Amino acid sequence: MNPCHEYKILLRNGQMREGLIVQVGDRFGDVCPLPGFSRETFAESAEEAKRLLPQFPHVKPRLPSVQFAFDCLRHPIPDKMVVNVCALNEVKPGFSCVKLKVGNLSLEETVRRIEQVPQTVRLRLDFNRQWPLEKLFELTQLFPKKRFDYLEEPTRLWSDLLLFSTKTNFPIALDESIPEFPYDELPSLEALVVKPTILGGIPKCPDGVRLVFSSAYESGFGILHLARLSLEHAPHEVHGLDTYSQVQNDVLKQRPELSAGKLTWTH
Ligand code: OSB
Ligand code: MG
Repeated sequence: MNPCHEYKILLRNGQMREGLIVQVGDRFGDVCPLPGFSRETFAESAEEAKRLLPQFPHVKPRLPSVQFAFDCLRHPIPDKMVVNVCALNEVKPGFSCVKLKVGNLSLEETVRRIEQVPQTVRLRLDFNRQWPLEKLFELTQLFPKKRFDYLEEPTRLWSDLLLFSTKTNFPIALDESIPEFPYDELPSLEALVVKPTILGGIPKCPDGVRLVFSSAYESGFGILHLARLSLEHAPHEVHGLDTYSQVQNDVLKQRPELSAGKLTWTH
């Protein structure tokens, strides 16, 4: 009998996050679709995971969050890991990179936040497809493109994205558009920001395009597997795993440490 265990964890912003830990022997997976980003609900994922777990490994789940968790069951968590991590929304001591979520911000507020970041810290902006093209052009006229690692999901429409890329040549990263857009046709595509929890797997990354793993408020088990994947696929990259610093009461007794720009795990 393969056990599983439902959990609720509290995030620092007061939100609750629910998930299901699946276990086979000493292997673990984290089933935790993210409301608003995943196409399936937690109830659907939990149902599929519980139904298929007894037949593991001879099963292929349909839902992405269950595919990710079951894939994790095929891999042990390494005993030692050190992964470079990008800070989320605030400059943190020892972090060389920060990602600002600017989707809901005005142009003025965005400029103010960018200017608050020391020049020695690399910058990633995530627009979550919320900005109109004109506002983007205005922003990019105010800064040299070298200031940014990349601009993530700047616009909603493929036609706008193509125009913006062609006209400005600013480095662009895609996240939620990965399943929808022919991203290898984007002239200034710099990175794919990949959330295996939401996609269910890892998309094909064109040559020369950076592969950045990104978390989605998983429990410690999910985060450790994302750290494992980060080191397997892009060991020198700076990955977006800082959602873990929002997790207050993790399911892991011994937590990985997230400080000074690194996620560190020693079992
Ligand atoms: O849009 O990238 C996003 C977390 C949950 C849901 C969506 C997103 C995120 C993150 C994770 O930004 C942190 C990161 O990628 O650095
Ligand atoms: Mg994003």
